[in-house]
Amino acid sequence: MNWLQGLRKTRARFADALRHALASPRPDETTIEELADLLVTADVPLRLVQAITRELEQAATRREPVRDTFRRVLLNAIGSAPALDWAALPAPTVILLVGINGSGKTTTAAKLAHQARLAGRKPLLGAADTWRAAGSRQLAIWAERIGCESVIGATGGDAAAVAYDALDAALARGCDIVLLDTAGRMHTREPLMRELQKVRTAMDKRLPGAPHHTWIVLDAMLGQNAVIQARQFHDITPLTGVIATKLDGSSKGGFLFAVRQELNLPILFAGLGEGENDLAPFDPAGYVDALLATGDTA
Ligand SMILES: Nc1nc2c(ncn2[C@@H]2O[C@H](COP(=O)(O)OP(=O)(O)O)[C@@H](O)[C@H]2O)c(=O)[nH]1
Ligand SMILES: [Mg+2]
Repeated sequence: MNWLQGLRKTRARFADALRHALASPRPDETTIEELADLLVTADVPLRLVQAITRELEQAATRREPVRDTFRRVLLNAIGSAPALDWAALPAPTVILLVGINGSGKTTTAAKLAHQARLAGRKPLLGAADTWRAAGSRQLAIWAERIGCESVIGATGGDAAAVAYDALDAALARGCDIVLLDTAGRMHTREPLMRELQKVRTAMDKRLPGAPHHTWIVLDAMLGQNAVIQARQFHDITPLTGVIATKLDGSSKGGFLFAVRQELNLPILFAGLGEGENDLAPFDPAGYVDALLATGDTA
């Protein structure tokens, strides 16, 4: 699945808004207002909507086509981040995945391991979601499907011990990328905070400096609420990047602008489907152009 297909639902909102705005060389006040409303429903942050509105009002004087104005402002807002290069990551690199239940952590861990394998690395999947039996089983099945090493914690077991064992196994088996899946009970509960802290401490004990990255997995269906979640996690455990899942099912894909502007974290990957190949490195231009595509390409 590509960006254009993946952003089908969000794009529908943008396309509606754009068609109106593009109809006249200088969009009038009502058109701009309608456009702003539609952008807000796509969870584009208010501040950015206001910036777009201002720019559009000035578009005529600058003689810049409306679409170009739109594209320029959006590209500027989403910023750029260098794509993650699996081949260039030092060995071993330990990546901790956090996020609430259902956000797509386990699936994403598997997708990442798959990418690492394709890049010639030897990943290990660690299942530290010891709260739900299904969680560990799911990761074990993925590891088998992808064909990579795994350490699966027992249900009810100690997540920090699984984290330690995963690093231990990775070092013993010569694995160079460790992806650790964690439990995601509601972030507001004290125990999760303590558990994540214990997991980090256990990792650092086995391999000083680990984890090297902590990525939060955010469900795009939640739109701006996902940004609030991320902020809460950020307080619990320092995050270094964001992965947005389920962009394919969401009409709130505009929330990625809020991720960039409000969290100041790089968006690394986007989930565009459920299969192991449906995780795209985040591509700012591809994302913006997919939002602005008004043709019926879905
Ligand atoms: N359409 C779609 N579904 C996804 C994506 N990522 C995960 N899912 C689905 O979301 C559900 C929850 O995912 P899971 O990995 O179990 O979430 P976890 O509780 O955070 O580990 C599963 O049914 C996944 O197949 C995505 O990018 N697109
Ligand atoms: Mg899970």
